[in-house]
Amino acid sequence: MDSLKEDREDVKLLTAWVSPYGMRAMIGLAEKGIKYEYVEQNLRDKSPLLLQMNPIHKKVPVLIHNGNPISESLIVLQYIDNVWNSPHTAFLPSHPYDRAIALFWADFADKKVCFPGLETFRTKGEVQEAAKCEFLQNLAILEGELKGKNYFGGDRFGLVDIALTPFTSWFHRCLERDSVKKTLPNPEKVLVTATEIRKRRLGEI
Ligand code: GS8
Repeated sequence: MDSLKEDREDVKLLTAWVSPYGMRAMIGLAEKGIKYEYVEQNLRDKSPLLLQMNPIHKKVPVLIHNGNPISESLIVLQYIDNVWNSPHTAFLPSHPYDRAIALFWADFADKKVCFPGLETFRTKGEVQEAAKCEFLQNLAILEGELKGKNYFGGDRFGLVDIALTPFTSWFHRCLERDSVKKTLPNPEKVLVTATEIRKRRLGEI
């Protein structure tokens, strides 16, 4: 019955191969073993489907589940965790306090590490230096939080790990996971595209 139910599920992911936010959703879907249609988006010429599905932010990723769009990668991950819920693959702890703490660190990782991390290649001069400083300081805070644990959630690969992994290449334990290996693109290919994005943002090309 369950597999029949799953066969009828219509799951699409609007993303762009280089988007670390999109990779979060892909890792989440891979962790749950969900089959989905990957729909690559050109962020320089946004599709009517993307604009219709995410009219507020107009960004990827957008998960479309049976026609219903969900955007913002951390919300997408929580949605995936709630819909394809199983105690063996839970991204968040079940205890409300532990859950709140995990959400706190996922939010910290998102706003205080991933965002300034991306800002370091989008900007230059003083703004870039400030972003770099913030990124490194907050990475040290996260490192302290990881102290002696396999993953942020202890022994379980969870929301905070998924939120961070696409942005980093030094969480080797995470990189060993199939869901991550299958998802993360070749770093050299990312570098070429990231350099092009930086030049475009800075008006150099
Ligand atoms: C960020 C998504 C995002 O920035 C999330 O999903 O967590 N808070 C959101 N997506 C980028 C691609 S990755 O750099 C995007 O879609 N950019 C298009 C644009 O800014 O126009």
